[in-house]
Amino acid sequence: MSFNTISVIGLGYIGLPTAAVFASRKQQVIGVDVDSHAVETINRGDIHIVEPELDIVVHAAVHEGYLRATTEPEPADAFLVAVPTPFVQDETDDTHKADLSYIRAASLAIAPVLKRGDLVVLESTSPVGATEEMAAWMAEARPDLSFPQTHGEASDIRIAHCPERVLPGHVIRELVENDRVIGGMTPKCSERAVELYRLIVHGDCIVTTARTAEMAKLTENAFRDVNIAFANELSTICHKLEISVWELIALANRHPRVNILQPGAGVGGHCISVDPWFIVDSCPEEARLIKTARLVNDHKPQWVLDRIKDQLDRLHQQQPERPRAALKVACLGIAFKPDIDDLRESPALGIATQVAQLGCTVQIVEPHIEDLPANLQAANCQLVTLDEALAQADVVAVLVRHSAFSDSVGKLLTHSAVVDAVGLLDA
Ligand code: SAJ
Repeated sequence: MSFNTISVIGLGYIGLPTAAVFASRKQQVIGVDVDSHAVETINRGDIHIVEPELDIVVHAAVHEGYLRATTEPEPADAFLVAVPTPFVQDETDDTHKADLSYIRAASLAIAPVLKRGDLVVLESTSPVGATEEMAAWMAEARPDLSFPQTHGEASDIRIAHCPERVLPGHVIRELVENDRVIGGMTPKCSERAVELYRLIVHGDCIVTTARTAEMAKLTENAFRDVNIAFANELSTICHKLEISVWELIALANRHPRVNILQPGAGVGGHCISVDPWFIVDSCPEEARLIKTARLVNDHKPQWVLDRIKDQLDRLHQQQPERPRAALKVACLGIAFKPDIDDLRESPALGIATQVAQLGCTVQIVEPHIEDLPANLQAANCQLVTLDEALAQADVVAVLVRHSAFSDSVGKLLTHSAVVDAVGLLDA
């Protein structure tokens, strides 16, 4: 059975590319978002987020009449929920709970337009049990329809979890090529969801339960977080032991069964630094390693800041007559990872902000943005070119390993005060 209309709820970094890719397969897609600015932008054929190739796909989909956006849900045969699931941090007991309020709001928004035979898929990365909660919210709002939690295979509405797994910067390609884990609340729910994803996915669609699919996504990101934490911990150990961590990792990785990731300025973005907390929150007694990895990675920006302070203190001792404000620190990169312009949850941005609070003059080199974010502008930071920074800065902090910096490694090697958080100089 085909789908006449597919609706995507939440037109952000995952929802909009997903909607556009379905539309590019000549499916009728209705995108829904509470943000009327985003809706208007999309309906003009433009995009409100940055992702390579997305502009072309959205422009074509809208102008060919396959994609339109609205703020109010409309009837459809399949609903894909791709809304944020941030965490709420309790500062007093250091717990991090998933905030499911966006999923709840989306469930209640689509409930009135649901009809018998519809499929609802939760794509948002969620703690184990969230798909069942979503089903319960919809069932409460629509007592006239039957749902899998009470009616199993006989239910009117099919519900599944199919976590998004695409890498920012490669979303359009990975949406099509990656395998998908599809966890239905019943086997028939999975079957219907596979029919939907088969319309766009060239990878395998692997069927499991909703709870296992939820945990699979969290596990992938926790695995990466733990492995990055190992690299970050090595970097601080090696600093103390006066060993190059970059050389060390390159040597260790020559072992056929060792593959250590790269240390950096910390772990940023909306995914890897968030999702492991959902496991920790569900199983605080058991998830000891996962929690420690989070703490190790969250501490890394402070450690990098301390290395910058060491350099400033050294300069101050050498030139006590120069006031702090006369000392220039250049921060190379403020994006959350290399070769993108995304500043969300960026450890490098956090470090630059804290350097500005030290009272020195801060220059930012970020080849992927036109303007500095408001907080750095307010702190009188300047957006400069790499050459300007290298000519003027007393301390250079390499915070993101953008490809654009590679050509200047020679100049950086001759600078007397470089804090290299990402191993640019050891390439
Ligand atoms: N990082 C390091 N060292 C490394 C690799 C990464 O410090 O060796 C840092 C990056 O600089 C960045 C952070 O980790 O600050 C995260 O970057 P990333 O490239 O590892 O991952 P994301 O957050 O862009 O995307 C991840 C992906 N998950 C996995 O690779 C397991 C992606 O497939 C998911 O879809 C995405 O999370 C998501 O939406 O959950």
